[in-house]
Amino acid sequence: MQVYSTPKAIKENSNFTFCPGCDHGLAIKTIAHVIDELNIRENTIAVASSGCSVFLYNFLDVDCIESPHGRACAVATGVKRAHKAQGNNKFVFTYQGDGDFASIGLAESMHSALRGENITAICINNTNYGMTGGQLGPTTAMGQITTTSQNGRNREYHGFPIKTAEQIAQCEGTCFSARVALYDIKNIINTKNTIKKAFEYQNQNLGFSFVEILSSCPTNWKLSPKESHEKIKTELSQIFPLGVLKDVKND
Ligand SMILES: Cc1ncc(C[n+]2csc(CCOP(=O)(O)OP(=O)(O)O)c2C)c(N)n1
Repeated sequence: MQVYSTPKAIKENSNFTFCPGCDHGLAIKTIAHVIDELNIRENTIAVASSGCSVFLYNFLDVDCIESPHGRACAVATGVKRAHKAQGNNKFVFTYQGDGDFASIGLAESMHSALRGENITAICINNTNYGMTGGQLGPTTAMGQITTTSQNGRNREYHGFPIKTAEQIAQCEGTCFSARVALYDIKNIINTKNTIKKAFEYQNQNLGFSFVEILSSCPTNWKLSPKESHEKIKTELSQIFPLGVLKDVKND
C-alpha cells in the first residue's frame, strides 16, 4: 500500500500548511487514499468544521462545505438527506476536531448517531483546542497542561475527559465506531483500513459510522514531532485505547 505516495484525491501542488509534525496532513492523505481506492471522488461531499480541520478543503479534491463550529454532523445530515430526496446517493463525511465534535458540537454529533444518520464522521483528537492556541478541550487528559489548565487538568476544577469513540458506540444508530492513531506505519495502514470500513458501511446504508484519530499537536503540546508521536504511543493510547468499539457486522 502506497501510503506516502500522493493520492489522486489530493489537489495538485498541495503544500500542507499545518504546523510541522501535525497529523492533520497525514490524516487527510490517508482519507484521500481511501477515496481513491473506493473510487468515490466524484460522488463525495466532505463537511469540514472550525478549527485546523477546516483546511481540508485546501487539499482534498472533493466537493467541500465549511460548517459553523460544531455543526458538521447537522450540515452533513442535511446534505445527505437533500441529495437522497433528489434520488442521488452522495457519499458524505465530516472532518472535525475533538473540540468541534465532542464539545461545542456534542449534541449534533450524538443525535446524528442516535438517529442513525447514514454519514461518516472523522474526529481528529489532539486533546486540545489547537487552532485557537491550545486551550483545554473535552478530551484533554487528566493532569495535562494546556493554556487554560496551567497546573494540569484536575477533577475538582475541570472534571473528566470524554471518551468519544466509546460514547458514540453506545448510540443505537451507530453501525461502526473505532479509535486509531498515526504514529507509525502499522497504525497508518490500520487507520486507512478502518476509515475504509467506515466508508463502506455508509455505502451499505448501515447507519452512523465514526472514526476517532488520536493526533499530534506538537506546537501546543510544546514537544517535537517525534516526542509527540511517542506521547500518543505511550500515554494517550493508554487513556484512549485504540481499537474497534462497535461493529454491527461483527458484534
Ligand atoms: C461558535 C464559535 N465559537 C468559537 C469559535 C472559535 N474557535 C475557532 S477554532 C476553535 C478551536 C477548535 O478546536 P478543535 O475543534 O479541537 O480543532 P483543532 O483546531 O484542535 O483541530 C475555536 C474555539 C468559533 N469559530 N465559533
